[in-house]
Amino acid sequence: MAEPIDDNFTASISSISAMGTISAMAPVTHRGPSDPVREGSALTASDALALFDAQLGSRHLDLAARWLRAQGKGYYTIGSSGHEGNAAVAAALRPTDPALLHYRSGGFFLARAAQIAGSDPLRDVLLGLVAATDEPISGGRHKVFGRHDLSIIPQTSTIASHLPRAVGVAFSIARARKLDVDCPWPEDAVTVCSFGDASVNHSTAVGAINTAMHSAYQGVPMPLLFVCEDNGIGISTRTPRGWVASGYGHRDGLQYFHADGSDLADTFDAASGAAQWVRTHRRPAFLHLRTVRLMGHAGSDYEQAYRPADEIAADYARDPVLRTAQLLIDRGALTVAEALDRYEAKRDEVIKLAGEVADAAQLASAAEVMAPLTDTVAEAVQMTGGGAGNAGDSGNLGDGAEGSGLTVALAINRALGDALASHPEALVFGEDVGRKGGVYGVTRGLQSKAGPARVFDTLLDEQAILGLALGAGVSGLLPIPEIQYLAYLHNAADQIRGEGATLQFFSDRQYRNPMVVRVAGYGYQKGFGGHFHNDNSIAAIRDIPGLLIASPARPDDAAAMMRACIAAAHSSGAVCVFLEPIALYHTRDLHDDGDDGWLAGYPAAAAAIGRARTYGDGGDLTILTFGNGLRMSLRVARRLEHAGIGARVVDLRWLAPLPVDDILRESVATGRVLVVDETRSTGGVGEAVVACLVAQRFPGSVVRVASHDSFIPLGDAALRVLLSEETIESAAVDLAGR
Ligand SMILES: Cc1ncc(C[n+]2csc(CCOP(=O)(O)OP(=O)(O)O)c2C)c(N)n1
Ligand SMILES: [Mg+2]
Repeated sequence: MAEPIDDNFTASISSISAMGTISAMAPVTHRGPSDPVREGSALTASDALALFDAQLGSRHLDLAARWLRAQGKGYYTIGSSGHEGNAAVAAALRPTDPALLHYRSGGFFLARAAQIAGSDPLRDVLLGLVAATDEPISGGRHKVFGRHDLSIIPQTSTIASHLPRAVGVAFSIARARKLDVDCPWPEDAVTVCSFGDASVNHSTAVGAINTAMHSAYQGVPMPLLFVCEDNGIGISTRTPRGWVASGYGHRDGLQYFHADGSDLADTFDAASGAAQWVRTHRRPAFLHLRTVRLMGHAGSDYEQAYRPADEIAADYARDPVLRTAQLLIDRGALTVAEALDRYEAKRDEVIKLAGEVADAAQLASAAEVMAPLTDTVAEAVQMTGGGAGNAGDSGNLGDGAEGSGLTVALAINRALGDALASHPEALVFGEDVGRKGGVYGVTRGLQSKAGPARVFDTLLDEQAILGLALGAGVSGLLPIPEIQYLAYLHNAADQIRGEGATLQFFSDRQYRNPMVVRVAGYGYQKGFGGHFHNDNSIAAIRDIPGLLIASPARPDDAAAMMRACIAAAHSSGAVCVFLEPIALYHTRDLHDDGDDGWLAGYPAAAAAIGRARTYGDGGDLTILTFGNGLRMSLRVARRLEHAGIGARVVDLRWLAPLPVDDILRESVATGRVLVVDETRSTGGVGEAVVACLVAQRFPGSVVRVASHDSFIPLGDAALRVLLSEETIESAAVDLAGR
C-alpha cells in the first residue's frame, strides 16, 4: 500500500524544483563540505549528508517492513519514521559509548554502524524483520536494535525496562576502573538510553531517573544521557502538551537539553552539547527531542481511528527526512534532483536487499530457539559436576565439611567473603547490606573486609538494585545483589524475568548479565512479620527459562551452593536466584534443644548444580522436599523411624534445574513418594515435582502436602496456613500404609 508520507517527500522536494529553492528567502550558499550545514551549527555539510543517508536508510527500512509484511514474509512493523533525527544523536556520541535504545532507533543504528567498518546494517535490520537466523544479534529470536561490535545492547519491548540497566551501566564505568576490573566501556564513555514520551511516565523510568540523580547527588559518577523522543503520543494516548519539559526541564541534578528532533542541525547541536556535558561532568543529563510519529504506531495501527486527518497531515511538514533534504538543498550541498535520486536509490537498495532476505532461514527447532538458554544451564551444570552420571550428594549432616559450628547465615557470610576475595569483580549490594550487615547479619563484616566500593547500601528500590546488577553484569562486574525479602522481589520481578533472563536469549549470548540474586524468604518465623516477611511464593521465578534457582536449607549446602552459583555466573553468565530460608538463618538444633544438629562445617567444594542430597536410606517411603521442608521432614523421619517406618529424605536443593535423575532414583527406591512443599499448593514447587514424576512414568504412589493458598497472617494464625510437621507425619504414615 502506498504510504502518504512517501509521496509527500517526493512531491515536496519536487515542488522546490518548481520554486527554485525551498525558501525563496534563503540564499543558497556554496561553501565547502567541512563548513557548517547552517550558520551557527556545528554540523558540517558532509556530516549532514552522511546522516541524511542514515535517515534515508531508516525510512526505507520502515517501508520495506510493510512491504515484507504485506507478502507474509515480515513479522515486525514498528518503525522509526518521524524519529530519524536520532541519527544525529549517534553522531554526537562515539561508537564505543554503550547504547540502550528505543524501538524507533533506525536512524541511530545506521548512523552508528557507519562509524565502524564491517557491518551491513540495512541487511541486519531486514534480517531481523524476517526473523532470520543470520540476524547478527538475536539470531532470529526478535527484531531488536543491537550489535555487540557497536556497543548497542539489545532491548526487550517492555516499556522503560531498560532504564534501570542503563543506570547500572553508567555506574559501572568508573566502578570497574576503581576496582581494576576489565570493562568493555572506555573510561570516558557516556551511556545513552532512549525512550518515548509515554514511557517516561512508567514507574520503571521514574525510578531509574531518580536512581541516577540519587547517585549523582552523592558524587557517584553517573555518565548517563537519557534521551526522550517525544512524539506527543503513546499508541493512541496523548501526552499532555508540555508535560515532559515540565517534569524534567528544571530538575536539580539533571541537566536538561532540548531540540527539534525534525531538525538535524538543531538535534546534532543539542545532542553534542548534552554528550559533551555528560562526558566531562560524569553526571546525568536529559535530552528532550520533539519528534513526530509518522505512519502510526505500527503497520497494524490504523491511526485515523483516533487522530484527525488534518493533524496527521500536518505532521508531514515535520518529517525529519524531508527537513534534512530541505536543509541540504538550502545549503547547496544537494540539488533537488540529487535529493530525489538519493531517496530513490536508497529505496532500490533496501528493497533489493529485502527481496534477498525475504526467504532467509528461520529457527527450525525448539532446540535451536532455546540454545542460548539451555547452553547456559548445561555449561553451569557441567562445570560443577552436576551432569548425568554423577550421583547426587548423599550422606549425613556435615559430611565433607571442614570444622563445624556454622549456621546458615554464617556459612553464606563466609561464602560471600570468599567470593569477594577470589573474584575482584564481585560486588555485594542491597538495602542495609553494608554498614548494618543485613537485616539478619548475613553480610556482616563484609564491607570492612572488601571495602565500601564493593559492599554497599543502595537506595530503597528493588528495580534499581536489580538494574544495577543488570548494568554491572554487562560491564565486567559480578553482581551479588540482595533482595531483603521475597515479598519485595515481586514488585521488581520483571528486571529478572524480562531483562536479566532474556539478555542471552535475545543476543545469542553475545551479551551476558551474570548475577547471583540473594533473596531472603519463606515462612516459619514464629508468626513474626506476617506475609511480607514470610512470603512463600516463588511461582513468579520458577517458570523463567534459563534461570538457576538455588534453595539451600543447611549451612554446608548454603556455602557450597553459593560457590556453585558464583562459578556459574562467572563462567557461563548464568542468572542465579539464591533463596535463603530466613527461619533457618540462625537455627542451631535439629531434633532437640542443644543438639546442634543444624550446624555444619565449611565445605571444601562447590555443590553440583541440579543435584539433590539424600539423607538416610529408609525403604518405606521417599520424602522429596527443600528449604524449611527439609528440617521438618528430617524431624518427622526420626519419629517415623521410632514407629518402624523407614523414610529417606531428599533435599532437592535446586528448584531449577530440578534434580530429575535424583528424584527418580530415590523415588523408585521405595515406590512411595511424599512431596513436602512449604510453598503454596497452587504454583508451588510441588507441582513441578509431581509433574516430573508423571513425565518420568514413575509407577509408584505419590502424595503431596503443601501450604495453603493464602497469604501468611501474623501470630500463631500463620501456623494454620503453613505446612506443618503434623501434616507431613500423618501423610507419611498414611502413605506407608500404617
Ligand atoms: C510495560 C509495557 N506496557 C505496555 C506496553 C505496550 N506499548 C508498546 S508501545 C506503547 C506506547 C509507548 O509510547 P511512547 O513511549 O511515547 O513511545 P512511542 O511509541 O510513541 O515512540 C505501549 C503502551 C509495553 N510495550 N510495555
Ligand atoms: Mg510517544
